[in-house]
Amino acid sequence: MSKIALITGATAGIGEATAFALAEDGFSLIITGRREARLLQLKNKLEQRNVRVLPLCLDVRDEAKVNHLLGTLPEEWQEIGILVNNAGLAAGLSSLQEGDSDDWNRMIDTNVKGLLYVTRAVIPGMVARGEGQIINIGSIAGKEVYPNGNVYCATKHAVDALTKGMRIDLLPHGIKVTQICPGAVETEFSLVRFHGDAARAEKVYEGFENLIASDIAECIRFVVTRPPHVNINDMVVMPTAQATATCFHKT
Ligand code: NDP
Ligand code: 8X3
Repeated sequence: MSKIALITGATAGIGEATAFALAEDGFSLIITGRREARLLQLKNKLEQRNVRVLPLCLDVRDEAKVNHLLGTLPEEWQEIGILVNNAGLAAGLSSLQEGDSDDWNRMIDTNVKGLLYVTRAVIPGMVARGEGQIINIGSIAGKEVYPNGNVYCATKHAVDALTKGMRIDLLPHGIKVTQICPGAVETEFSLVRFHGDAARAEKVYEGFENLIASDIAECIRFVVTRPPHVNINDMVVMPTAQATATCFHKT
């Protein structure tokens, strides 16, 4: 399979850690995200590890830009073998009756529509070559619903359903489709969810040992290094101290 991997949301957290993990295995990396300065910093760090890097400043919600940038890739970057659909966020943690429709739109537009736009732009090339692998970052929130998680949980349930749908549609074309569903990973996730309230974000990870981004990146690395006849359909990866979305053993 082509050793070009496209990672959405590589400027922080799980996506950034995935870029470093795949660099270890010699992948050429298309890294994307909205924060250009961070993309360029990451490009420099990755290039020190002797891998080729193409940074694309991209908001996955912008369908026209997704199609333009991914439709006009330099020739040597066109054969994308691995797509990691990681860009995503939670915005807010409120009951539905108190919810903010701006937050809902950001989550639905990013986690569901953005994932679809990028996937739709990448898979025709995979289909034409008869190979490829898509890894969707779902969540424990796509397996369960928890209080005040309503719309975020709905978007991750949508990722769960889309993963299954992709696997069926792409079956005749030899394309692998995997979902990885983490529990609590300390990244910028909670800072974004709580609209920049760092004190509230830190509290989420108090009293237990959370996952870190590289724990999930190593799972992605495992998934993409299986032999051609092996596909990992779904992985739910939790901290040892977390049993369900809401059940933690805190000390
Ligand atoms: P971070 O906030 O640390 O990273 C999110 C990444 O997504 C950033 O690189 C951000 O880049 C990018 N992103 C967000 N919105 C957009 C957009 N509109 N267009 C392009 N890129 C975007 O969070 P995580 O690393 O934790 O999250 C990664 C994925 O993992 C998400 O899908 C999240 O739902 C999922 N997840 C996280 C868990 C956790 O506990 N942390 C648990 C389960 C799942 P930029 O801002 O530069 O655009
Ligand atoms: C992130 C994990 O439990 O906050 O998807 O939804 S959770």
